[in-house]
Amino acid sequence: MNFRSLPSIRCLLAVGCLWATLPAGAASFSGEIGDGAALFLPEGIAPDKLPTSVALVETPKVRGPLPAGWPLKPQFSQTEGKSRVTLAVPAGTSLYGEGEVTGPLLRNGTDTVLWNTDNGGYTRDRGRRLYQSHPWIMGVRPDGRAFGFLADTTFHAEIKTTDVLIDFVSDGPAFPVIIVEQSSPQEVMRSLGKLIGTMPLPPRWALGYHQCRYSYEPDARVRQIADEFRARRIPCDVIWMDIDYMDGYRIFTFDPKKFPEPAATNGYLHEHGFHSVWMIDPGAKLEKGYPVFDSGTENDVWIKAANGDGPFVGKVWPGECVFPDFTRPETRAWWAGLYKDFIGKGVDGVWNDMNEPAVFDVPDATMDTGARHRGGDGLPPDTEARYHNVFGMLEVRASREGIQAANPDKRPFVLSRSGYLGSQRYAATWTGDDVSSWEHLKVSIPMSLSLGLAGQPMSGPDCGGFQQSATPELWAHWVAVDAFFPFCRGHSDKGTPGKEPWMFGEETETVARTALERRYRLLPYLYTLFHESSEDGMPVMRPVFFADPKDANLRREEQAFLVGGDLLVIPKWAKQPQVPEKWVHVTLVEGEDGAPNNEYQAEVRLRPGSVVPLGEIVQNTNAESFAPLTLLVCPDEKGDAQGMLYEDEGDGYGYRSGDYALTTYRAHREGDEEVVAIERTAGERKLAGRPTVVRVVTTGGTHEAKATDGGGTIRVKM
Ligand code: NBV
Repeated sequence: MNFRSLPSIRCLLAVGCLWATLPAGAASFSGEIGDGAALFLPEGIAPDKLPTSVALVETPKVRGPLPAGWPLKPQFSQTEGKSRVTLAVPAGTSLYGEGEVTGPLLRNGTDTVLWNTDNGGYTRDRGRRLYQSHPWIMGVRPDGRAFGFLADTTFHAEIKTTDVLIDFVSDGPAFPVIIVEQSSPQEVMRSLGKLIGTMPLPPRWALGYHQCRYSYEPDARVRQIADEFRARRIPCDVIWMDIDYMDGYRIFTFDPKKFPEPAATNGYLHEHGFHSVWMIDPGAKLEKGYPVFDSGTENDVWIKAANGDGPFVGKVWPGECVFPDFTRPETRAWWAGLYKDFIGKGVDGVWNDMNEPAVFDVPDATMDTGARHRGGDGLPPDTEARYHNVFGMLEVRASREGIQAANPDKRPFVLSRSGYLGSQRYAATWTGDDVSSWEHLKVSIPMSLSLGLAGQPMSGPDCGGFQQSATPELWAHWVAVDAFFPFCRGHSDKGTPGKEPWMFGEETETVARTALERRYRLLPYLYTLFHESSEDGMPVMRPVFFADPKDANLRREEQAFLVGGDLLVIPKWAKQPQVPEKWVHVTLVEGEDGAPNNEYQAEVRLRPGSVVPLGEIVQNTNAESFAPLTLLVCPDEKGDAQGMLYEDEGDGYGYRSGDYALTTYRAHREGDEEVVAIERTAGERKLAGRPTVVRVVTTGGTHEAKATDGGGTIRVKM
């Protein structure tokens, strides 16, 4: 549609100040806000009176006029009560981002609805509207320069894209737009990180393998699962407790018969090197005498019904429920306080599910849009229409604060199903109720990539698929790829056959063990990437085109993916993957190329010029993993290579006062030797000289040298 052809007469309707149609117009204000970003405001919003943003970490400060020649300027208009922003996209641009969407990775020609929805068993067609909303798009021009488009509204919206236009239509009032202009997609991600914040460094255990099921019950079954992992020597760090541990689905309670001693259950898990994550839903059972309901009522925390003074009531697992109004700082403090006793029972992490919020037996599967939130801290009182998409994000904000207060010396771990742009500041996420199908395995890759490109570095699917049953082949292929995702958790639905790694026969179990051993060897590299992401917002899992944003052939690749900047993962089933040339095949674990692994394991290649640190295979992240430290060195044409290793306590906050080590390794060629040395270190953590193996990986073969004290120079004869 050509917006310029719309009638140019403003036509004020009788209802409120609804404009029927307005011509698309330039911003009434534009200005530069730093880090390559510019702010554009529609009529009615003044730069010194910006609405409080949920997505942004701080209110943008205008530093000066829009730089001369600024290329991309959004057009604003109002149409039939909707606020529209369009952005003409330069020819040949590839669009990405949009957060949690079903494929494709390349977003040109897509139509996405931003209205958080419990959409279990989604398909590519039905997946236009999922659990999360990210009003953000990244564009990459043919020459590799890139831009970002951020629409700062929480209201229901629809984003339609073509090759030449981004068309963003919101059901709410007019809103600010931020455009980022940078030299590369990586730089756009760094700018986004400054705008919406980054994910704080997660505890190291959260990078291990997680095992979940709806539900492991009673507590003896939990212990059995844990024992099975150790007996079978399949690496695993976390066991998850789904809703059936609760007493009648009442949040913050434990079933007195099935889980009479949660502290003892957690103690058992801890003794065996596991951590535990327990589910908490947002709806509290409406029931006098239930402490959460009573104290919430006393503190007046509930979202109000559209009409009258009573709370909004909706059915979820426990029956009729009321929901905390997380827009209010007082409610968040109340919610945070509920975690004290809960965490005191040895709970390590919290899983906030159903927080779109999902409501049963109502037309849109959620709260009605008239339900009233009271706001605070700059958020205005308004209805669910404004706050629906940020309900989950505000919930996990409060959860995180509560867990942190209950256990100040540990890093909180929260997993959230719903989310909004900026949610990574509080929680990791997963891609909801997928299905044990090839389609879902394949789409999980662009889904997590798109989440990463929208600022959420920690995501992954339910490995093997949540709904229905998986064949041994599908589960083996799935775990082979999932082992390289930022968040790696197996899960399965009630009523489906169990999907633990040993449930599919010996062959699949071997494949799973090897795949997870590959992950555990890579943990030092993964942890270094999470550290980088916490500093600057770079995704952990990255699209292949990040390897060379100028290469048009890489722009559509969504089977293969990168882990960080140096490691390429090509699933066994990938058909004609478009990947950068000259990256070098590497083996991570002995036997990964023998039967039955050779049928399933993803191929891993290294970027020429990289140094990638590996640990030893361990059964969980508590175990020492640097005996020895292995450095994979993949020299470029000149023989040079460089890479980093970040280390700290793995939990807690010592690293903030210097207790960390960030080591930069550099390698170069001297005659027939590859010489590897520490170029720089940062941080005060003292690293005892440790045995180090340097493995130089080239297309011509692998050469190795060992040193008992890796602090010095290591020479590898080539
Ligand atoms: O709590 C049960 C499930 C959970 O296992 C799943 O991961 C969530 O996405 N939950 C949804 C509620 C009901 C699912 C049918």
